[in-house]
Amino acid sequence: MKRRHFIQGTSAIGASLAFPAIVTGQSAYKAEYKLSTVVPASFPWGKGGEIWANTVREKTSGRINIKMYPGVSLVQGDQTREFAAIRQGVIDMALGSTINWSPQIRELNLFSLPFLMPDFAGVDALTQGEVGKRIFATIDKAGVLPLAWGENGFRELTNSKREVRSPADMKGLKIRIVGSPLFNETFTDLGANPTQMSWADAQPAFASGAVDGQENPMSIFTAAKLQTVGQKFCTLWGYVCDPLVFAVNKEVWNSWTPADREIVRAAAIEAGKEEIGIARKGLTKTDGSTYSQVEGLGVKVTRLTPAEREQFVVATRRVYARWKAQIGKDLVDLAEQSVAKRKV
Ligand code: X2X
Repeated sequence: MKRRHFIQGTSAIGASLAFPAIVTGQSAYKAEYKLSTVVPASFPWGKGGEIWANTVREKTSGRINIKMYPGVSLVQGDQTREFAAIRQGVIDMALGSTINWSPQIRELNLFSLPFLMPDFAGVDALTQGEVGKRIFATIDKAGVLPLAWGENGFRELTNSKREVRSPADMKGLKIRIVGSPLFNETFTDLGANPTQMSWADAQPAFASGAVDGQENPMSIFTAAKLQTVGQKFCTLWGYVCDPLVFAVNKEVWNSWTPADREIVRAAAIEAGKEEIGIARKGLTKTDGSTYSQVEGLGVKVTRLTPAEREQFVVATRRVYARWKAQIGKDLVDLAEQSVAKRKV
């Protein structure tokens, strides 16, 4: 409202200098659109961003020229500031993790509730169903346009000290976590010593031994070669999975023609499907080749028995209950029902 008022009350020249996109409308395409990701194209996540960018460039005959900025370099590597930067227009587009945007959007903590999603079908039951729609409406209301889902993956626990088969084994382990209060509470309740840092700071911290362990999907483990920075023990507990969201700043979106918007949306949906396939490769019931590949690198990969896994579920029940209330009981109830009804 204020902005429109200002334009009306200003000379045409002044307004066109201050707000070229508004005054000149849809012809004001930028020479480059900045796409933010945490990791580069050597990871499935970054590959998803690359596919999106290339498809859009090709299908718009170069009108929408997207350049990727991995390492969340547009916000100096501080991944928890990415969402605010898209909203403000410092970032034009992003393929971002729900974890990194959860400090601004409490509903996104849903995917970080320990042991809510038992398998990939459980993830799909949320992102591809009513829960996914509601979450996209929330992101939209928060000021950023979400277009499609991707996936980082189920986050497994690794460390340099010892095999972890029970919460007791985690006692005192210094575990790097992303900057989100829910993770802090989860690892505290498990008896570990969580420490929050960005992904950029985490890798040198593993190498120097400043921290003992971390949690990330296997695709991150292998692409970042975490075995080379001392991560020798890996417990497959699949406690949470972080989806990715393809999103665009709203002013940027509105500056495009309806036909170009459709190209960008369709390309995001296609890139999302392809990226999810790449992210899950080697981690499925029919193809577990990534696990044997990691074992081949000298990493001890621990598979929990149902009883062992249950100990972790029990130890995280209180944090689950507390955060269920914070995220919203209705949404979490719906998520639980969607998971229970999933087709495995
Ligand atoms: O920082 C992490 O652990 C990462 C790369 O998985 C995210 O950005 C959520």
